[in-house]
Amino acid sequence: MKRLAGIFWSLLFLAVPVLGVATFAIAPSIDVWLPKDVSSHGHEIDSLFYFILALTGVVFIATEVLLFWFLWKYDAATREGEPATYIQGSHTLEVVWTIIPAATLLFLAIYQMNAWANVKMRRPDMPPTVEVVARQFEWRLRYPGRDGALGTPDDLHLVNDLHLPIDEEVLVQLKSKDVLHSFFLPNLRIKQDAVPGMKIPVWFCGTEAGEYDIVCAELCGWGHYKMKGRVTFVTRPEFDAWLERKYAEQEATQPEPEAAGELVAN
Ligand SMILES: [Cu+2]
Repeated sequence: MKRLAGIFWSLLFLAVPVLGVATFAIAPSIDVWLPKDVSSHGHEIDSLFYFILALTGVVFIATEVLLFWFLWKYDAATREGEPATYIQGSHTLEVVWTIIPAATLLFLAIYQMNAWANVKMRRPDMPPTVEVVARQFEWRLRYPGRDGALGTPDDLHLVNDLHLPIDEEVLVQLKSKDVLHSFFLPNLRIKQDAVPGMKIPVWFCGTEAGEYDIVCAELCGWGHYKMKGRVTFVTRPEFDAWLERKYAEQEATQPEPEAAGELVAN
């Protein structure tokens, strides 16, 4: 009876790695895996992700199997009367299991540098394509008007409906009007906090036409869940035509010039 309990507990612990690995194996086929990457830099992020997943996966499986094996082998029911071995600790072992993770982390820190620099440091030298202002609970967008300059009275103002050209580097100027938000484009492997009082550049290049999510990845208040926009990637001619249409729509409903000036000042 006691042996049965030992078997039960060890198998229960074995179920953890088995179910854990099965979950990962099934995930892609039931569409709860990484969303499709439609950016020029995303493969770098994804390969880092897979690399770290493989590394931690191997350690996870090894640890769990070892745990199972110890439960199984050292079950009290099968070792009646055997005295336990008293171990005082091993200095060598402690040094080894400190150095291995430290070296692994150091290696990862160096290995990921180029990917990080591409996404966060090598800012393209160009004027912003669009300004994105996060606020509770929407994404306010501002495109340069016909004059091509941001911050002038003819700027185009939109909400949640971001359009961008494909196969071109775009530069988003990210701001927040109230609290912390996070500009998250899962399909573009882009996630950047919007910080009140800061203008943060975000750049990327979409490679596939289509409509993708913009979500807020920072709990920003009661309406956080509905802070959802979409980014539509179209070809350059389609993008220009869309802008033209939006300019015309806005001009048709433009307020008096003084009022327009006030809007911009705000
Ligand atoms: Cu938010």
